[in-house]
Amino acid sequence: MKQPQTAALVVALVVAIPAGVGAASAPARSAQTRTVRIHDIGFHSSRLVIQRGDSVRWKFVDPEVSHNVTSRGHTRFRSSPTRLTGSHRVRFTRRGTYRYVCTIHPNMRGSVVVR
Ligand SMILES: [Cu+2]
Repeated sequence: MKQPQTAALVVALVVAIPAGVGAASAPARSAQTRTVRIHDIGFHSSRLVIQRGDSVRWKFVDPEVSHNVTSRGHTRFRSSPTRLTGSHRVRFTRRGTYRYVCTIHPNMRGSVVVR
């Protein structure tokens, strides 16, 4: 008589636990890639807020004007060369505020906040 009861309890737990966990935690979120367009001698948008594991892709689409993405400040990421076309992609794995500039146009500034 004892064994069937134990088996029923095990079955009940196996069924109940996944449902409970799913309800209590946030839904799974897959990593995203956000795009910053470089044109009109600016970064658009100049401030991004992303989650750890996400990537940022800077697209160089300013006709006839070359730019770069150069990391500045305490928290650094891989900078890009100066270029006219193409893109530069960086995956951010650590929290922090990452500031960057275009060294050719010092008024071109941006930041990526990783939460
Ligand atoms: Cu520039």
